[in-house]
Amino acid sequence: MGKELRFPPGFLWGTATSSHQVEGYNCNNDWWEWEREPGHIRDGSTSGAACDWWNRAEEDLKTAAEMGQNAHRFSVEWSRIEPQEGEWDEKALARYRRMVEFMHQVGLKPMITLHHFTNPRWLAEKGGWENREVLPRFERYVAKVVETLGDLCDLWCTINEPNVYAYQSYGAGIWPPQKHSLRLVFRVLRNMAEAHTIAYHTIHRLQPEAQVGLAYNMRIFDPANPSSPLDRSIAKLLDYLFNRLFLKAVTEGKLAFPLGQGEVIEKMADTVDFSGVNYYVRDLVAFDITRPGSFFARRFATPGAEKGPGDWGEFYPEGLYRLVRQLTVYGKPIYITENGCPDNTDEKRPRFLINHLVALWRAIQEGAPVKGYFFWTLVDNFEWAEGWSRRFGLIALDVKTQRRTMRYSGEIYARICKANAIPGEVL
Ligand code: IFM
Repeated sequence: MGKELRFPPGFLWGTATSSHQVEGYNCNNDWWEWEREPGHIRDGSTSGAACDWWNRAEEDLKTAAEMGQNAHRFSVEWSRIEPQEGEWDEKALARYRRMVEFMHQVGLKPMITLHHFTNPRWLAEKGGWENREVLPRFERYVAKVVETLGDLCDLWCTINEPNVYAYQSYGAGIWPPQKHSLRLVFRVLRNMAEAHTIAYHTIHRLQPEAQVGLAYNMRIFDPANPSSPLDRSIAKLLDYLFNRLFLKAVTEGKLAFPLGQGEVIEKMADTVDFSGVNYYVRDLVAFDITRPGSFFARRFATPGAEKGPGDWGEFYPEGLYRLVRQLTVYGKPIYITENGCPDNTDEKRPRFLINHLVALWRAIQEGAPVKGYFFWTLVDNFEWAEGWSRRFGLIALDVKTQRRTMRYSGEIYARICKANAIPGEVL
């Protein structure tokens, strides 16, 4: 048994969710019809009722609070509150208000994400994130949400994982609108950087004391052979494109190549009040001449290391320590806005959780200003193109009956949250 590892007073312990993955029947967005087309979702499933959060979020939020959590990160579904362009659904806005009020009642501090992968159908039909017209539309939507919920929330993520969204939807062509163009990936990313900037200033205009950031997905890319200059260069290139380029834009205010040609964008500099990182995996990277479409990179897990299913990547807790140390240079508070693993049987999740938290604790001991940790996720939810085939929850969900069952990892997380520490006996 080790010595307990304490976290700073006031540390936020939560879980993270997103609207489409939990609410159910989000039939006005660009995923709803698309999911039904054969071949799009790995197991042929659809989001359907999802976790039925539109009706029963409170039950799960109550459980989260009983587990000792004191925060919750969730997203507002644009297509619910603006189902037709310019028409607001006041009932949907009122439902979100009730949800957030309930979070306060049970002691969960809300962190709201404004865009988490899905788009209203009308927006997608007008070119979605490829079209610069998205900028005033996003601004109007953000203002509406902040006017409605701003008195109940002061922690905002403008966009979830712009890098993942742009790549999956416009590069790999796995998500709608299923395009395959690097040019479009960078156009979408650039529009997202500008949308983030506009949202940042809109939120601050309405709520000067707000803390605004992004939930940004970062992976560790290490050279497969550290003494190979080619492996090193390719790993560095992927790290630059995936982890740094976008953050450089919203911190320095400049669109570096290939996001732009180094042009300075008005008011884009310093538009993050906190660094939000979604961390899951590491890839070893080897130079591969046969893969020009993947930046000449072959990615794989360390042989023998624990990894997720398929191409998910290697579980690498030390990566969280390294990324947090890296983010410390920005001098802003840091939130782990997501961390978790696909594990349908919960064999790996308990150790995954503990090892990542130990790594995080070490970074905090060395002075990293980490203010909170949000595990992905509370209850198994609809995992995008993987459908229901990959489970990430601390609580298992029977999709047919909506029955919830606490997993062992959920029990461990509850002990950690309640103690504000990793108890010695789980180490
Ligand atoms: O389910 C997703 C989430 O929507 C964004 N971050 C990664 C999670 C697991 O793949």
